[in-house]
Amino acid sequence: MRRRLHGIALAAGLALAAAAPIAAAPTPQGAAAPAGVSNIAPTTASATAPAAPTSPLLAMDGAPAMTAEAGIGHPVAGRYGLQPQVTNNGRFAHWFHDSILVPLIVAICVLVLLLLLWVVFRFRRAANPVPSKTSHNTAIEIIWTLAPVLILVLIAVPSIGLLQAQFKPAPAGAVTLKAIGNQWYWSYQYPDNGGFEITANMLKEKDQVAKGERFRTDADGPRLLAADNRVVLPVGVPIRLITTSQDVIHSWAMPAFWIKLDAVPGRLNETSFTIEKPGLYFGQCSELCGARHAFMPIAVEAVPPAQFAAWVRAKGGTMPTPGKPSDKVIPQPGAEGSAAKQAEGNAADAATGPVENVTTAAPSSSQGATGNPATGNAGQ
Ligand SMILES: [Cu+2]
Repeated sequence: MRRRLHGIALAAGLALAAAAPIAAAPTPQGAAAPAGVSNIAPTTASATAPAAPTSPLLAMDGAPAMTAEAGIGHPVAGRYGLQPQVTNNGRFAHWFHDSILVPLIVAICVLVLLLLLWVVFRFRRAANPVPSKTSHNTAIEIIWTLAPVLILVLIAVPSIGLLQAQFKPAPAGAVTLKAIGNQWYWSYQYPDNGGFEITANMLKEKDQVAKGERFRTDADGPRLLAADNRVVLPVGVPIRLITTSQDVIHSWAMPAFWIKLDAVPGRLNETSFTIEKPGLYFGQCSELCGARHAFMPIAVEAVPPAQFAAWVRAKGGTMPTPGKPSDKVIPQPGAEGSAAKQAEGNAADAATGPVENVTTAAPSSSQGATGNPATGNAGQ
């Protein structure tokens, strides 16, 4: 018996020892940057970008120029409830949760608790020695059947509306972001902007990287949430998010946007949203996708459209002209060719300002701070 226990302890020790290197192993796309890289210093990737960044915000490849606002776009220790929302659906869902669902749940729980206490004390043996033999009460039975039905119907109205809004196809003129899940990092393509690709790996802590490798600083974001490359998106412009995967099912989840969309191999999932506030937002893969599932964060930097256009050009991408190719290659069921949808898109363009047109197309680049070659067959 003692020997067996010893054997079990030994096996557990070996398992732990074997697991440790997995956590410390470099990712296939491990970022290589000079040690002690400053917050605005570009990494090797920016150095190879076709156009030198002209704005400090464009140095985000190497290290973040934008830092997270306290309490916005990331979890906070000790806080409960939903993160502050920066999309239309998010704000509605936040209100629905805080003002309708939670009060309703509390009221029902309190009511049931009070009824239970009343029954326990009022009808205990000492107070009620001869129990009633009543087995039916039509009025009460009708009430306790109808009341829950009515409550559910009332909740269903805003709930189904929200569900529908979450899957509304993006209007024409939206910026397309294609998020591709990989074990265990995200890669992103901008099909409307010349199709350039970026790869985002989690930034490790200082004591987890080899000398000379880039590590996370507080300016990058919280531990386990900071990524070496951020997804840059314009504020106030509709975003068409498309997710897919290279290997297993992942899920692109961004709490502040009210977005959680599975990334399934061989399949394109789609949703749309408009970010209302510039800022730095963090999310994570939310589908158990393997050993390093917890280490594939998402960092989105939302910037004004002009800054987005400058970033795209610095990446070697282009800003689309109306009727851009992706409108043709990505069919929008129920929306394509519809005059109403076209008008909606035009209205959105008018409201948010036109996307800039460039006449000279910069060569598309398969960049990556991580030196990751563009994956030609990504998400086919
Ligand atoms: Cu994943």
